[in-house]
Amino acid sequence: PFLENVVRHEKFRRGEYDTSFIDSTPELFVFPVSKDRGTKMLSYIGNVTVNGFPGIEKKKRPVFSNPRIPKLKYDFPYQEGTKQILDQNGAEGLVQWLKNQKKVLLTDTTFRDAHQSLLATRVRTTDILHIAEPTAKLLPNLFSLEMWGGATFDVAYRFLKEDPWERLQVLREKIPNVLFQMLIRGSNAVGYKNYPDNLIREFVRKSAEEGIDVFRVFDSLNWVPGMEIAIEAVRDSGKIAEAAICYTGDILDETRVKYNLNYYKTLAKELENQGAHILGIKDMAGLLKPEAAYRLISELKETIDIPIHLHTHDTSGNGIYTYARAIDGGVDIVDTALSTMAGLTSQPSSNSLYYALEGKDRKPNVNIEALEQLSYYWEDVRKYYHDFESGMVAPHSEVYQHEMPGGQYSNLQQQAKGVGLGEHWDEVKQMYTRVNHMFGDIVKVTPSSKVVGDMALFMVQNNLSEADVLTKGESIDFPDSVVELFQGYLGQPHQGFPERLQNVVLKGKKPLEVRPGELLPDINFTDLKEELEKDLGRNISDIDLISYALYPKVYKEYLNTVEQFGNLSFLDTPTFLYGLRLGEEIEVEIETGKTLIVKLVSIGQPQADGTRVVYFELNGQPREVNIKDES
Ligand code: 3PY
Ligand code: ZN
Repeated sequence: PFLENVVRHEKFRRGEYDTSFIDSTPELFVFPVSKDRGTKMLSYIGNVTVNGFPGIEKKKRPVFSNPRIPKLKYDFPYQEGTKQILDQNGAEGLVQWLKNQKKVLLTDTTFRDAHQSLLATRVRTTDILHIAEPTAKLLPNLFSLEMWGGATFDVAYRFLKEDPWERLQVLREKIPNVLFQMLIRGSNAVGYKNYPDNLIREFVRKSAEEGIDVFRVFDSLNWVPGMEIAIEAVRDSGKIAEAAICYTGDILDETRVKYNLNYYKTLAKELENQGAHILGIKDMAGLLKPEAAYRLISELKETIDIPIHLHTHDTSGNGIYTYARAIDGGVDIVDTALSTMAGLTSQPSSNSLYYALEGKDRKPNVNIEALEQLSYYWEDVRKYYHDFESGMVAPHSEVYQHEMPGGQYSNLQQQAKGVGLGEHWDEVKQMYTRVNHMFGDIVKVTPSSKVVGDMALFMVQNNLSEADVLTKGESIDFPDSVVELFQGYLGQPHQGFPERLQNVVLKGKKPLEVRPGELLPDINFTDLKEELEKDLGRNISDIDLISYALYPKVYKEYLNTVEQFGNLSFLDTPTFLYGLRLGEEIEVEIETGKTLIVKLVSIGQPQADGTRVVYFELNGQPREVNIKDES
């Protein structure tokens, strides 16, 4: 409870503290390492040492070297960047500034999409925080850092047992000069279903207040009504609304007419009219071929008047070429990741793009030495998360067939392993292609991509063919997500749902004809807060309330974990994921200047009740905890 007082203090949460915080609120800082707090942490370490971490094969903790911090000097003041342009000139001023730029600008996605796509979103706040200041100081000319949203929000609570809002707050403090960008799934926010309109508005308002500047808003079926509320909320908060079109199909393939150039031009115009400051092209699977990128961007440049920001995934290996052609076509900003977190299902490498554009006058203005040195850090950190890698080691041109988003590849693979289909991964991928065609060739991106994935897993698991689904559908209990998609709870796909399959799935249920948000009652935040505070027996902040409204079950489980183990975000990642080796000693900095020394002494034999006694030393004193052996 002692440390929680500090961490939960309004000033601390807002990052409005310096060393005088200790002087002005001394009562918060009287925390001898309570037996309680020490024991909680030892319970966590004991537990992960004995039972392992979910998703990691149980093994002795590997030996890791310390991540390399850049040798370039960064002990100078922060250079002003895009954040100051927005803060001083507003969203319109920033757009004007963008239009005046000759060189292509970069958004670095290392803190979000890169690890979502390569490491199942598992990178923890502490690993980002340690490189935050060098990144801000060495790369002050970035357009933005994509560091929040998408899957990072719920994965933080669900698997990392940490608070995503805290990630935003602590990073904002270390990075005051570059725009922070997040990915928001329109009316699905950072979740997988439609939320009430006032929850979307509140979520955007609070995210803006806590430090997000650029909101990339998309709808998983490219359905503009699903983006309206979010775009409006971003504009109301004075931040930048980047409305994104999800790219699917192939505009170069004349036999695939559903998503042709005209489709994209019409959509771009609609989003501009809807109030977008920037148009995003979100090529979530990496299907945009180089010449398609040139045609798409040059045509869109003729169609709309707002800057264009392109996002792709390098799954096929063609990402750099795609960007080079998009840059020829006049794209304003592209998304890249530091080289050691780039390529494959992630974004193309910033470092490679820099060299690819040698001799071109639109080559980005970045410090290549900084890119290289920051990449060393991520090369080392990435090793911690080795078990979450997808196993893809080479360019994968098959993506042009299955069209699976980069951010989904490693996650669906984990999901397949979870239901015992790890050995059938090739089948799952093929089924994913077939399900897309059954569904009428839809846009596949979270959450619509998750529905296609759920259906593919379901069909492989139950040995069902497309014909089985259509002929025996009456007796098939389809996954909830599939039923909801066909009911219209994720919105409407371009040209509607295939009618026969819709009838089979819905079994007489009536599909929606309006925007789901129009039917969902607004949340009464006052009542919800009262209910939760009563339940927890303590006050909760407005941002915690939003998390609860988005994910009631996940959020409460997270609170239970914190109750059981304390705040785990201070623990280094090797210990968090692997525990300790016998005799190993670590330092845990639970707060600036407050360090605990933890040593694992021995692990007892299993007892009759299935527990083991794990013996530690905490700051030199013997301590033991009882751990249930789950094996
Ligand atoms: C997400 O919604 O999390 C995505 O990254 C989609 O590409
Ligand atoms: Zn992406």
